[in-house]
Amino acid sequence: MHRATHSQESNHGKWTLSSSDDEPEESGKPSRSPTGASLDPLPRYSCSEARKASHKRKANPVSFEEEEQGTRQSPVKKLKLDKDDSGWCLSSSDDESKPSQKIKAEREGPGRKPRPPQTQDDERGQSTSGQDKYKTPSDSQDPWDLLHAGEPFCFYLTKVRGIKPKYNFGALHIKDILSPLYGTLESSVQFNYCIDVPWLVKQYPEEFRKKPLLVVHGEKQESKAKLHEAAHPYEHIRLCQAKLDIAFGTHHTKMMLLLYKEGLRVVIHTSNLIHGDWDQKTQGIWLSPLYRRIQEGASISAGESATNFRADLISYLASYNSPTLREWMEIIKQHDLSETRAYLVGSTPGRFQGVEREKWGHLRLRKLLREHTTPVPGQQDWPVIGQFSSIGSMGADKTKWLHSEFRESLGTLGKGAKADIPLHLIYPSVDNVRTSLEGYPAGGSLPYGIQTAQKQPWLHSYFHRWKAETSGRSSAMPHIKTYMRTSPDFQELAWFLVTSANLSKAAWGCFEKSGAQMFIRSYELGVLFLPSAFGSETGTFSVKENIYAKSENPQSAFPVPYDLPPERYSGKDRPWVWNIPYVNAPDTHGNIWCPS
Ligand code: JTA
Repeated sequence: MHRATHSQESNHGKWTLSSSDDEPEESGKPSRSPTGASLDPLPRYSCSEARKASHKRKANPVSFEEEEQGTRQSPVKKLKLDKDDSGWCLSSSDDESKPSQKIKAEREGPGRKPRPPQTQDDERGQSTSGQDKYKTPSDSQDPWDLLHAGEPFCFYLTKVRGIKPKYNFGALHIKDILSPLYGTLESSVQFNYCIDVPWLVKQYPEEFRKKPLLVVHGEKQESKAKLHEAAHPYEHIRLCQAKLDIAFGTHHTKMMLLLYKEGLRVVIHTSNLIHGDWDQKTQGIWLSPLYRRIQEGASISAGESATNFRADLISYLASYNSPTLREWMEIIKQHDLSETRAYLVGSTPGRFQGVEREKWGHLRLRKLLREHTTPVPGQQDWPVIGQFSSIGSMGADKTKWLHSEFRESLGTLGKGAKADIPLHLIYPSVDNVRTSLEGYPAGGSLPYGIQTAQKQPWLHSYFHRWKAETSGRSSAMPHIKTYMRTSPDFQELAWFLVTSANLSKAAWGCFEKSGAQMFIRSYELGVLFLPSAFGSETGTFSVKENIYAKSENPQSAFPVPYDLPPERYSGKDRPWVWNIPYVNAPDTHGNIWCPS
């Protein structure tokens, strides 16, 4: 009995810090409870705080060799990086990571060659650096071709600076998405967590740069003030604060609504609106078709898809209870979304009962899987694979939530019998991060905290490395989140979901009142691909062997963005934890990680 479960009790993650504080979700976030309990006292890690910390680390990287030789000097003070350390106002578009390069060049003594500065995507085509062997994005490929390259799923990865061009084939930069070739922009909405306003403005083509832009965010108090300050110089920008009345809730949803002269497009993706999220990470994007405007007076049911996408999107927007978003609900109603083949899977904060219980989170996914998939022979051996970039607190053991709620929902396949199916989780190991294109700083976007990690060593036995050789993205750390059900040989897919939702109860929801109520803290959004919506006769997709190949039967081959089968952590592997030091081995830039 004990032997049989040994894999659940391995040594992945043994830390020697003492745990005292109690953080409900996605730890690493400051959990200090505010002293003066005000009306709005919820302790969350705002994006501006996260960015501030990241800027500081990048401004003052610690070199492995100097640390080893004890020759490290005190931080270089003369570089006044944090003159404005608001995070919001510091537009990183042109110089994120340059400060660190500069410091290194100054600090590196003989015997260690400084790295040449790397090119930034804002200087595409006019870069003077010698390191643009592999240019970023959009130089070589016509964005129009890209649109069609992704069919029929319209699922894309973001372009990655510094990999071979062939691996950026069919990938999109934000500038591609906003390109006039996709539509003549009239007005847009950007839903997101982290927004660098000046950088965002520059991603729009000049001719669209003054078109009305609504930014939907979840910032409060000082962070909100900073965001407003950053947006103030831009007369075309309006802000909409998503209500977050539940503690530890976050506005994670990443969506664009692009209203064109020609129609409307919806983009659901995983990237923050900051330079770093579109540079050297693996991120996912779903592009809707171009939705044409419906004639006035057409029936209300006209324009709905077989997947009920339009009503579900409107329902999701309604959950914000915002007058501005109600105007966008009206706009959506005036468009023909009937070609949409994806299902919308969202989370919105609240406690839900009765018919509302299955509207959001893991029960929403469970309902869709029950109603729109069919059991396959031997389905008890078909694993669920979850892949994410942060992890919440999941309790003392697997029975508390991971198996009883999460696996139960994701393991649903039609109305078939239930079984304890295999569950594999993919999350970057310390070595994944260390050897990545960004090096340890990539871990700044993988905010799994030590306080959470050390409470759930049992979880880490499910973990598999990030490996994406076939998409050329092993070294581009994932900020994408995906969930899927595959055959035992990993060659077939029963469904695939790309979403903002990490592995947390805050995102997916958890039962209250013995399951009669679903409790969700955060806003999340994703799209689900079901074989039935793509005309599959087998009830499955095949897993596309090479995501760049033009498959003969594109109808059924899905481009899974990472390598299968998943590769389990070795005995030495540990999950990346962002707020502990890594000093024993240098990263790809010769630095170590000393979080403060
Ligand atoms: C670093 C984060 C997101 C998201 C949310 C993050 C945190 C740290 C990156 C991120 N939270 N954090 O929605 O994409 O501690 O909250 O990328």
